[in-house]
Amino acid sequence: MELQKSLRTIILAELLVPLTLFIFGAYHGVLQGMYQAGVIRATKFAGIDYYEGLTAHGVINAIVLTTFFAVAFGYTVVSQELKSKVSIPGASISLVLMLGGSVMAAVMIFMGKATVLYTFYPPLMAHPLFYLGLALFIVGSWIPMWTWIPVYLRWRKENPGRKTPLGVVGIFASFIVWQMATLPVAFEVLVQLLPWSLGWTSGVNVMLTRTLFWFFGHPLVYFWLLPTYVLYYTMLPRLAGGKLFSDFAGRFTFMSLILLSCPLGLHHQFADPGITTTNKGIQTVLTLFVVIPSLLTAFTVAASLELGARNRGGGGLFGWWKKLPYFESKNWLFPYLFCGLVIFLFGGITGIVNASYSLNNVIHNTAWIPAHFHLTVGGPVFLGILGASLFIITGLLKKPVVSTTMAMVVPYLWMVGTFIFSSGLFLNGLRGAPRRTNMGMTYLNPASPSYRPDWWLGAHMGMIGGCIMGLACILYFMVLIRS
Ligand code: HAS
Repeated sequence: MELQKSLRTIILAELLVPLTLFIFGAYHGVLQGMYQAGVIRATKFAGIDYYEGLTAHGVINAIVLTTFFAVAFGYTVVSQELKSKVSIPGASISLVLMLGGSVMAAVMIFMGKATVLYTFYPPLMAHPLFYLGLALFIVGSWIPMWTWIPVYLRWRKENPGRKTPLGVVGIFASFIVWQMATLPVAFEVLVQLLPWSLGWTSGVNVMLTRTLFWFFGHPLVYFWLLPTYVLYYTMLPRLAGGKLFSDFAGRFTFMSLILLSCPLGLHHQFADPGITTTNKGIQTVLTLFVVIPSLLTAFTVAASLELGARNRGGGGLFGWWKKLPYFESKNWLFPYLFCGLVIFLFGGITGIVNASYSLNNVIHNTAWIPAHFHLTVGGPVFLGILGASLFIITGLLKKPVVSTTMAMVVPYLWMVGTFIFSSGLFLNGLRGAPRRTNMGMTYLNPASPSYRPDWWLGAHMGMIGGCIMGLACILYFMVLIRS
């Protein structure tokens, strides 16, 4: 990988720092499973309270890791594909702001002064430094796209008539979505939550803050997803031994996600008062529209896999599936992307259930929701981050990946873990088990009057799946550190 020397250092920091923080994020994930199953029956473990751990798990995994990865991946794609130099001062300022912001927020969480979960809904209030940290982090993540624009315009001038590389279209789409999504949450944090936590205002409009958060919260999921879609459209077909079935489908998917990904947040607020039924109905329809680019992706990626498999000698109506490089250790990146796709089939279908206004009443705020998002952000997105980070880090350091077999086992183990975990949580969600609840203290404690023996199976499946996911992470770090 040929990149500017200082950019290489910046990208390495953007990948390695959040991956290091992620060790805490993953640890608290495994602990969550144990609290849920009643294996831990206490309000805290090893000095960290249940809700502190849950906040660390959500903020580190869903916000810090994903955003740092998107920035690092964006820099890699833009400078590689356009073969151009990017602004190093811009990249450095962005890194400093994002690092400073994450450290500030993480310190507040681990000091127990920001136990507000990753959605930071009022009336839960955090220390002002937590909100300031978030604001710095967001502002830092805005800088890269604005510095890529002149690079792209220069490339455009020097390459008249050439199509913009597909990966670059995907990266710009991702950051346009991010820019749109983060404006309302920046307003929420800077104008409402920060003055309130400093004691300058006596209260906030709770419904407005929730609506501003979800205006951000839904496009956010496509910001998480788009870098992985870039991998699916640009790398996966080659790893499968073929080529992309339709370049147009890729461009259409990226562009339509900009148009369709917001405003959609009200589908997270179907149960909230203060929003009319008509608006909720309209957002159901709009949410179902945003499924279209993903269905198009499912078709295009499957067709690209088929092209690859047929090139490798596969034949028949379904026989070609056998020829894909599922277990070729030199092609260790393939399973990261492939397992992500398989997981996403289930994450996507359950998203369609969530989006239906009437069905949502059954599963809202139950264990069903974390089951859904561990098959989306915890499936394709997370495996894309792990695979691409290992690929980029070893590429920049010019080191081979050692233990390619172990590297290849990670996504399969993760997939098995997420399926067991999510099946348990779906089951419990349908039986009414709440999310974000320390169940070991109550529902999973036989000594408690609220004991629910019918939730035992689902909660234990969740814990076993979580432990398998934890094991996959340990193997991944063994490969990464040794490489
Ligand atoms: Fe979601 C809640 C609806 C996609 C993440 N979602 C969440 C939350 C998160 C999240 C984190 O409408 C919880 C937030 C919280 O803390 O409260 N979601 C959807 C819909 C989609 C969707 C309609 N979600 C995502 C993605 C996420 C994500 C992507 C992260 C990256 N979600 C909702 C709703 C809620 C919600 C409601 C609120 C619920 C509530 O009550 O709180 C769609 O975009 C999904 C479309 C996707 C597909 C799948 C396409 C399949 C593909 C794979 C093809 C496979 C191949 C391989 C080719 C239709 C591309 C085949 C191989 C074989 C061997 C078979």
